[in-house]
Amino acid sequence: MTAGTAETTTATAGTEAPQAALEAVFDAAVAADERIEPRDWMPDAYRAGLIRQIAQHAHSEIIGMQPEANWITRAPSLRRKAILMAKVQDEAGHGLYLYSAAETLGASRDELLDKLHSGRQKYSSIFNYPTLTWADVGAIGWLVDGAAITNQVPLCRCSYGPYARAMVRVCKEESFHQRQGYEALLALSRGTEAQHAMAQDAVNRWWWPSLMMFGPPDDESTHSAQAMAWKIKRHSNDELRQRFVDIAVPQAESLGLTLPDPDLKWNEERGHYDFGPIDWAEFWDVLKGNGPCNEQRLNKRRQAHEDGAWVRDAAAAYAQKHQQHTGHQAEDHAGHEPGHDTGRTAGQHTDGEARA
Ligand code: FAQ
Repeated sequence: MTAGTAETTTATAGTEAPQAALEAVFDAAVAADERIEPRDWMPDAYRAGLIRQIAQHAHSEIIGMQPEANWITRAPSLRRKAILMAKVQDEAGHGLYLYSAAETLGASRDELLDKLHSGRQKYSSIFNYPTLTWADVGAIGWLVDGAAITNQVPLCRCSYGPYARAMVRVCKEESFHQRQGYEALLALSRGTEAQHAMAQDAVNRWWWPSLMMFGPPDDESTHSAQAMAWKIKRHSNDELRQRFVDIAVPQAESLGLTLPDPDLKWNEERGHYDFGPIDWAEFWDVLKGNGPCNEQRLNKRRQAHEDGAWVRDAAAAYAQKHQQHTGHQAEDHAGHEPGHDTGRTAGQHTDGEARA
């Protein structure tokens, strides 16, 4: 969107445009499926809602590194270890894209991390469950990444440009993650009896929490109606959950594994699989901090943040030095006619910086 930028509107009107006019431009852009960009005017609640969702999403990506990282040192082969390390690193990258997207809305990364660490912002319920066996790595890839893709593909069409564009890259990588999980589970399912049992046990434990990832049922979802009106979300929680079930059932059959739901049945009339009731009491309890691993996950995250303080300090010191250096350079240029010898060559500058 360009017509509604605060800049252009102000330039045309000479004074700040009235709220109603700005809102009308914003609403028209959303209605026309145009993207809202960082410098466009947007309602405060749209900005706040996006920051909430993007921050929660970013936090999920970085906390989500923990359950699988638990198996890096114990992966069953070098090949599996290399794949798992790459996947866990990808999740860190997703966190970075998302924190950057939140920064375009005026939320600093420090502030968001502080909210995560103090429990004022959430991360996905799914990462509060333990990874008890190697098969859990396969189950996470297949089910958790599978659920994440189902939820995130529509977010590639989110009305907020930076979030939508981050999702395009994230989904490509999640798609690789999902396949590696499926392939790891398939190897176990076709392996020895014990390996098959291990794969089945992991699927039994991860199935229901994966369905909870999509959020509460539509009639209990506080944000859905507004988020859908603003085209942040394109589908409701229940719609996406159903889509995921419909995709997962035939995949489970191909894997030679069962899903732990006796009510799972194809419904000819609806053209979808029916499934049994979800234990929403468990979901809300996990959100309150009472899941099996909530405390462990947050403690580890806080510790990682503290341990990384020296990296942030070093990066900040380097940035400051660099800024001073470029500042001097700018002064030098300002004080001399172009083409005049400043007494310092470009080579000296580079050399000085390399040594700094
Ligand atoms: N966990 O009104 P709604 C991944 C909260 S990424 C915790 O329906 P909304 C990649 C919600 O915040 C996984 N809290 O909320 C990976 C709200 O509370 P609040 C993360 C939840 O936002 C794979 C309240 O309940 N993906 O897995 C959850 O409209 C493998 C009411 O809910 C995203 O974040 C939950 N599951 O819909 C990484 C995708 N569900 O904030 C490593 C983007 C709901 O008012 C390894 N987010 N709540 O205090 C979304 O699409 C949406 O935010 C939903 C929730 C669909 C998650």
